[in-house]
Amino acid sequence: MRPGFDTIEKFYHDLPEKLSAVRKVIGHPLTLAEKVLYTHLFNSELQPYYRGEDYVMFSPDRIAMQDATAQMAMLQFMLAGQDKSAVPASIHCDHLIIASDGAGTDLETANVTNREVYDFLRSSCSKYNIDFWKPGAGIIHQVVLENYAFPGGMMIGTDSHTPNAGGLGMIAIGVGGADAVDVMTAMGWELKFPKIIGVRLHGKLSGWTSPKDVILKITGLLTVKGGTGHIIEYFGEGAAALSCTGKATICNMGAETGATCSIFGYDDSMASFLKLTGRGDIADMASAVSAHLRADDEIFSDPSKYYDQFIEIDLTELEPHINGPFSPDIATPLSKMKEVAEKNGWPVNVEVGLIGSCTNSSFEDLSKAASVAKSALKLGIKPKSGFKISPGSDRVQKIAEKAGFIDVFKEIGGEMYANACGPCIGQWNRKSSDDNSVNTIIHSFNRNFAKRADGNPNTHAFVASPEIVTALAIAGKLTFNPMEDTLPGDGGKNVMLPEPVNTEIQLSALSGVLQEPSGNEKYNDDVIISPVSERLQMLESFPAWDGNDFHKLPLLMKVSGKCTTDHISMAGRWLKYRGHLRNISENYMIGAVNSFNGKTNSILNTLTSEYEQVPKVAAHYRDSLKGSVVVGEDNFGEGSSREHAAMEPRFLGVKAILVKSFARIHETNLKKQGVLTLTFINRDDYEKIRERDLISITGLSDFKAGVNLIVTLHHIDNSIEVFPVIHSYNELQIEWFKAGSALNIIRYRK
Ligand code: MIC
Ligand code: SF4
Repeated sequence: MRPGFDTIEKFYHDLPEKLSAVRKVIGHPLTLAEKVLYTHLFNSELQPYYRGEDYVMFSPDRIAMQDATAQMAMLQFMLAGQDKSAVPASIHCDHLIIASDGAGTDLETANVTNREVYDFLRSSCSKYNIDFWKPGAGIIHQVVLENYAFPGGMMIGTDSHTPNAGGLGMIAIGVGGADAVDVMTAMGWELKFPKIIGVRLHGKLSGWTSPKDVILKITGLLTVKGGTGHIIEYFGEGAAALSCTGKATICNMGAETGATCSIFGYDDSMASFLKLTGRGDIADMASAVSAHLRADDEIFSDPSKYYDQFIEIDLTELEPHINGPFSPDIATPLSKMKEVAEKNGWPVNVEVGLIGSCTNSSFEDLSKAASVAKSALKLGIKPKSGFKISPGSDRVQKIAEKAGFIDVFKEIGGEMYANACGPCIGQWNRKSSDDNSVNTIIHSFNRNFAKRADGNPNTHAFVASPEIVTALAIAGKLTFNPMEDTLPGDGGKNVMLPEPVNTEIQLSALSGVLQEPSGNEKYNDDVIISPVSERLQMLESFPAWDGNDFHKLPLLMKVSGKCTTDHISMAGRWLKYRGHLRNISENYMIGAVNSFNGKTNSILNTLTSEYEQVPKVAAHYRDSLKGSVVVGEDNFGEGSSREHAAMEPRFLGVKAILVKSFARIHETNLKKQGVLTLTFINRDDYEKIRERDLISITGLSDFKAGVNLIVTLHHIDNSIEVFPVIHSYNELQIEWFKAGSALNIIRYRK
């Protein structure tokens, strides 16, 4: 029997009875999100919970981790002193492979350069009974969709795009490693009961429009923070007509709106995907209880009454979109791109088109891209831009190969990269002549923050569907609209690219390509970390709070503008230190902008009166002045789940972070690591913070849920300003703060 299968069987068996108990208590028709949440309560009393207010303990069915976050998660798990993971879990080696010279060579190189880390992860998997997916097996979310996700289930993953599994009807939420440790140590997992946004999809997609355009449009509507604290639930005839992997694309990129996760109800597309991926037994069980795996009918007849927000989108009318540059929520319909690009002065020559990432690297995605490429070849159109392709999994790669897609990609000059994250996370040896040139790339990934793909702050990265990326890479222009414009083909004749065609996967193509995790065989149960390693370092627990208010701590940095986790703890070349807290802390905040001089990684060290690098000043303040405080603006820490962005400030002595608003995962990560998270009540108080300020935070001896704390600014001219600040801690989280970290509490209990 497959690991975890018995839990799934029991889940479907118990579902009708569990839901009838929930119905009795809740007293109103249930949305799908509520059905999944209420059937996954952890010892919590079955009672109605207030959306957006109540903190609730949940019991997820499984955990997934990727190599860049799993290292810290496992190091923390080791501190917790447990024998094995309490729930089924998997680790996927996808982030550390550098895309440089093509799939084969790059994989070989990764196996050598990352050997120590892979060995560490493989032996921890063996020791703690966790599935290990070796490098090359695929990107975490595609592999989870193909192997583990099941309709109605709940999972957490140490990666912000975990919601991808919503395409198969799961509540799947991105978290930091410390949250994974809670679940692996059989504790409940805490989440504020989310609000729910209902999205009804009407009509049907056609032509050049794809599922990606649904989420590009929604990200434009909601912006990068509009989904915060919400689950996005899709339904309607348009939803039913989408493929399962198309649904996964939409759920995946819902993370870009800040949403907790996204979900679709169970339907035939999910049943077929389960069958195609060798899980017909799960499809049969889910089909038998299908009414319980979608919202109640009353919800569909009056959605505005039951959802906190309700959006309608007509897929028949929807146009392809291109989002970017520098933020995924700048959404431009294809037909407007000429005008908008000109107005903004965006460089329109596309240098490279890239297809891949966990968002868009399914068989269907490659099939549509290959169809565009094939048409271009037939018409004799010569591609103008570079073209790179990273399939989502080994299985996708093999079926695409059998279907002839890979040959087509190569024929138009495309380069195949490994089945991994690659350029999406800056693991891209771009080999361009000028690393600082102003240029444009277009990709099918989900994020496009400055410097993300290639480290160049002047690269304008745009996001679109795989078929649009392919068309624009062929045309070489961001402003090319395949629905209207022509390209020179054979003999200089102007021709149009025909609409992409989706080739369905043939069951026969699947023989011999079913994948299995490779770490189930006993490996090396001794988890060894060399004391001189540069990549891995045993963790030491953080000290408990000393019981005193914070008195006159220096301001470390007042950040202005966007501050994503990429600004706080950059990925790319820093990914190699993800298992070594001291080394990775050298990248703390190096991408964030100092509001006083507009520069990155240059802040005033009041002890030396010099402008120095952020990590250096932070360590100086930690060692000489008992720590420091960071101030920021809105949606602070948006983007990824990486808890390094929270562990680094903790390690460097940052005691508190005071901002206009936080992104969900980052705020929880900071709380879990024992850094005090505070929010301005009056947003204009941000303006009061001066460069040489000393900051006191009082009220901590009586730290209580719902009670404000007080900030006092001691300015250099001896004047003082005082204002209250709000926090979102509940009683349990206050215990984390007092103990020094959430992990310390688990350790004390053990
Ligand atoms: C990302 O897309 O930013 C990442 C890299 O997958 C991160 C996780 C990480 O930083 O390791 C995420 O999205 O959570
Ligand atoms: Fe990997 Fe990119 Fe997906 Fe993050 S968003 S998991 S880096 S492919």
